[in-house]
Amino acid sequence: MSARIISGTETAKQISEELKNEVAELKATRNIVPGLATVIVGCDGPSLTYVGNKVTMCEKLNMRPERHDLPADISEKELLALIACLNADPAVHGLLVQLPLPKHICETRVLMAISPLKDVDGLHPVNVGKVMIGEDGFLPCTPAGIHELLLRAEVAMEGAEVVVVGRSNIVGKPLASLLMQKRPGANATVTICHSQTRDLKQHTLRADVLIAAIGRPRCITADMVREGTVVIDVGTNEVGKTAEGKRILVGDVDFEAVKEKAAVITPVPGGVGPMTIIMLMKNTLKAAKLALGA
Ligand code: L34
Repeated sequence: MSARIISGTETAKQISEELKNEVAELKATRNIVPGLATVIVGCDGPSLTYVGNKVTMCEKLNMRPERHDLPADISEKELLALIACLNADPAVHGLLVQLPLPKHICETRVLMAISPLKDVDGLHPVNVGKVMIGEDGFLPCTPAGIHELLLRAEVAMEGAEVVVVGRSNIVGKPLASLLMQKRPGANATVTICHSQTRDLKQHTLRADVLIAAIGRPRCITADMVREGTVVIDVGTNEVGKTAEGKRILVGDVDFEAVKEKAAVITPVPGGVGPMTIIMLMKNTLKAAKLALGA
């Protein structure tokens, strides 16, 4: 039997309607428009697409995007100076620096320079720590999007065997923390696998929920998936371009083969990607309310 395909695009659309109403209410009652500053260094192709999607979504929800596109050879010092400016600007409620950064810039120093109160990407160590201890803060957008997708798709998570493949700071690690919290859509038994895992397949075959965040095209194959598994594909790997120059994307999961075994699966594109964007909007709205003390 073929899997139920859960659309991130559709789920994000539902959430966007909810957020649009909240943005309108904030404007009507407090005269505040949530502002999101995006910072991108250099012209990494995918980053430009992702940040473009973020800016467009901001506009759709009547929030205020503020885009800063910096040259690849900007110094770390100049970047830190811009971040300090944006931290101090009351019209900027959320602030994100798109990753990856060029090699001459230290990612940790940059992320630590962002005010934790404006850190809508949830990558500052204060917010990373809050996920670990289950305190309210900013959740990183991709893990938050996956959690929201699982909740809305009513996947039974309590006590479930969740296997996360990938240990990045932006997805694998915070997602594992989130899914083991005592809260709805979580409370799972979580295993993290990575490039040094001895027998990956032994782990993936145990999963009730398998989350692939590796960054390699189609590396989760059908033989690694048990019948009835819920499969979440975080990968967005470009495998070529169409004649019109559009990106051809595939996930970390061999979708066509795995969907014949899985109970539920997310597509790429149109799965986790749009959920990442909408969670960023949700965090930005939260940051604007936080700034009001609301
Ligand atoms: N600081 N850096 C920071 N925050 C983030 O949250 C990100 N990420 C990841 C890369 N670096 C980051 C993103 O924004 C990945 N990511 C992201 C965002 C959006 C999409 C994919 C990844 C997305 O919109 N994906 C679409 C397809 C877009 C396309 O045509 O390429 C989808 O349907 O999957």
